[in-house]
Amino acid sequence: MKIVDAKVVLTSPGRNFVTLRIETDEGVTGLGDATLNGRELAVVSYLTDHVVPLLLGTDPHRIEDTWQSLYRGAYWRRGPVTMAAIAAVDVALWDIKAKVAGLPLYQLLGGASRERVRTYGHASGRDLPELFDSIRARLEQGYQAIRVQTGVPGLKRVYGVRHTVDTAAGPRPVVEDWDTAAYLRSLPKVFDAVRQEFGPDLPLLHDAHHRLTPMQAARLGKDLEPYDLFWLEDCTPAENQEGLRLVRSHTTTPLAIGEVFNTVYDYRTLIGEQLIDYVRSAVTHFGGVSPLRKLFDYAAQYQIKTAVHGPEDISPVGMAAAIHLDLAVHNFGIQEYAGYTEATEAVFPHAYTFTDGHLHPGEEPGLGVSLDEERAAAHPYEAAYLPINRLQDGTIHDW
Ligand code: CS2
Ligand code: MG
Repeated sequence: MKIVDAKVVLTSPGRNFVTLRIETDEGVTGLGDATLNGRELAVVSYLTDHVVPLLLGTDPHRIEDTWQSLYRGAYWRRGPVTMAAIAAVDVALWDIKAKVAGLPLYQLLGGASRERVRTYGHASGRDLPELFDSIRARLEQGYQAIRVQTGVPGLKRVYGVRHTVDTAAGPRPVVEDWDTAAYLRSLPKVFDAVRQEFGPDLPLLHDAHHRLTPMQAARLGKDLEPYDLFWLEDCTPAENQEGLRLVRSHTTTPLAIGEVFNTVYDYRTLIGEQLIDYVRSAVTHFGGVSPLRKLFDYAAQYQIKTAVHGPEDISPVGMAAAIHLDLAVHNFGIQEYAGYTEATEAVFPHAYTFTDGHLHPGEEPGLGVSLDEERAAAHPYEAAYLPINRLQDGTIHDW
């Protein structure tokens, strides 16, 4: 079997997605997600101009050799653009291999280790009434674990909470506001109110989104202990992996980190010293199914569980690959599932299902996702940026 064509499809059914479609001489095709939110065109070029020419004529079954050739052959290793491009190739080749085998991908990953995949959904509110309505809405949708994000008193626009966007200035990063002291004062009160309203048992998660120093993260983890969180996510920028030693020494609140990481080297201290409880990398940003399975097996040696990143900017192709992995690996933790717009669902018909807060990849051979290229073409790319974050004095901060 040979690869005879590979095409990058850029579409924007409500938000931008980058999809790689690989075609073989036997008519079997595979899909991979290469979406890098806010920097999509960089990956489109990396694939189109540098990777696709190298794929033509190669054997699609040689997944590991192709992965190693793209990683080592680039010379300039790692990084979000490179690893998103390699991920799309890797996932498309697994899609092809599973289709040829006539099996859903999870069967090539060791088969099912569970009946279905537990998820968590996003709830948010500028204030408590809005937050409570959002939690109730997620519970009505069937979610059995909820991420809670709220406004901060005195701040106008905060991560994870809906706010109006001025589009008059064209595609520019929205400037959000931040005040760590106000956030640290208010968040424990929010979780106290949520526990009062929804009881002690509902699994609650929170994403600090890289904004705290290790000592501030330690204080927040400690202050949240009475509310028994499922996890506190991205409590401090974790390029400085050793910073988590300080956090870990002060709090028993479970920690989740890694959605911005793209190789196992980003995790070595965090995993080797058990400084975290969940690894957060997504198939799309970590180089594909091949390396992410290796990361999960490494984490399993340290009793660390998986929690694949699954916001709306991971496409249904990347989501499907995650769900196959989630069903198969032993140390599965939870799957983030923010859901998609109707337009996105129409562009990416899929076999996976979402029922009672749980996902299942389905039994279709391969990933079980297709790309409706006609519908995709109806949603042309729209330049868009992720927000940026500034302190009250205007200083740029982590978003
Ligand atoms: C967030 C993401 O879901 C999460 O945990 O960190 O929504 C993140 O903000 C986006 O993926 C950035 O593109
Ligand atoms: Mg996050």
